[in-house]
Amino acid sequence: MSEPRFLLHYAPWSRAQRALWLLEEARLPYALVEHDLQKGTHKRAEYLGLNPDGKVPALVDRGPEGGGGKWPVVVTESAAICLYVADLSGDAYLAPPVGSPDRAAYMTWLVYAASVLEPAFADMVYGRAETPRPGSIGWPPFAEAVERCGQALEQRGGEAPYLLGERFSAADIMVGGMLGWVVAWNKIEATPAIRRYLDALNARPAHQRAEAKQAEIIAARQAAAQ
Ligand SMILES: N[C@@H](CCC(=O)N[C@@H](CS)C(=O)NCC(=O)O)C(=O)O
Repeated sequence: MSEPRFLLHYAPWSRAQRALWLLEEARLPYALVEHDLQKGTHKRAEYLGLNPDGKVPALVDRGPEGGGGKWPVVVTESAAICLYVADLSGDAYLAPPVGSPDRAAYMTWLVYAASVLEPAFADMVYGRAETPRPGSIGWPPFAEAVERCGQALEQRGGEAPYLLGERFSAADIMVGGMLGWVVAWNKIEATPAIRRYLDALNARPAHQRAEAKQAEIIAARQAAAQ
């Protein structure tokens, strides 16, 4: 195949960084389509055809060699991209096999990042015009949600660094990616368990490659702007 199978619609300093990290972990062939959120390339008709929400990331899968038929396909939403790529990651083992016990924590944490941490964080930062009716909101306050993550890591006694224990998974990309930003932006203070977790994630070569790519793109933009 002359072109890589995956095309990631990406912008630096965005949620697309998790998808870049994911593809580096998965060791699958990919290319980046860079967007500039300031210039609004993600609102152009061509991109809205892929993701009508006009947000990054979006992942195009051209399909396996000789796929034809319904390929290419598009996956939007960071959590869906994680699930999709992890299932194809083979030896990189980003998803525990269907039917294995680790699958329970894997699915829980991956979805928790998108459906609890994300909206709870938005509530914390932007607040609400109205106080919600008790019990009507599907997530606890952000601090409590983070505490739950910290407790899960604490239960590992500091010995096993990841949410599933010794094994890293795509759930760590979703949860750890988010915790990494909020700690870096001083929105929460990292407990020792969360600090240990972030240190373990930051030490991963794939994470470092993704960060280096982001830095390269930012530097190229800054140079072009001068
Ligand atoms: N629910 C989406 C959110 C994606 C998202 O909010 N992306 C932001 C960047 S962090 C974006 O594209 N913002 C540009 C805009 O809305 O104009 C996901 O998790 O992938």
